[in-house]
Amino acid sequence: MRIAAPQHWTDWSTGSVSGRDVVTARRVLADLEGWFADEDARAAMDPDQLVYTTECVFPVAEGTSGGLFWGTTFIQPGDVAGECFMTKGHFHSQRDRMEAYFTFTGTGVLLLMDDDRRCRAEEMTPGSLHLVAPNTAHRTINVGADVFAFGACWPSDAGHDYETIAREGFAARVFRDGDSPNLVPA
Ligand code: S6P
Ligand code: ZN
Repeated sequence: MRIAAPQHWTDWSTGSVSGRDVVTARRVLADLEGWFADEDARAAMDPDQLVYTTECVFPVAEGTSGGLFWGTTFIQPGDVAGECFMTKGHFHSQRDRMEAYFTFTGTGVLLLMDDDRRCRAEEMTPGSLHLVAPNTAHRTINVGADVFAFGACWPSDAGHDYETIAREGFAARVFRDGDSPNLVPA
């Protein structure tokens, strides 16, 4: 019997994913209208400014029960009127689906919010592992001066509910306070 080469690789020093059928996506400031607290400040910035990219592997169709997806998110350093660059954040459409996050590089914050809009946040530093509980919205935020990269593994039938966050937001936001992150009620 032949032992095959792996189909995918993750470079543990950067988080970069390579191999078969890696899907990349990018979000620039123009894609994030309404997501930061100060929309006027966002609109005044370069619309092509890169905020985050993803490199993902989807081995089964979205919605398949029992499958897993894997991907790395790279969030650039930066802020909009002091609010640190971040992902949109989402609940899973199937609210009980969990997710695992693992930090590769940089310094981040994982912002979590339950169905009752109670928020809490965890520091993300290289090697840190985070398990997103069921029924929990999750957003990641780069609070450092370098690229913040983390891996994620989530069920292929989780889906993404961005609409709830677009409509209601998170109940807390993260701003720069000098060199430190400041978690502020929204
Ligand atoms: C998917 C997982 C991540 C995010 C990525 C971008 O469930 O949580 O791969 O999709 O970090 O964040 P967002 O909120 O824009 O999808
Ligand atoms: Zn998720």
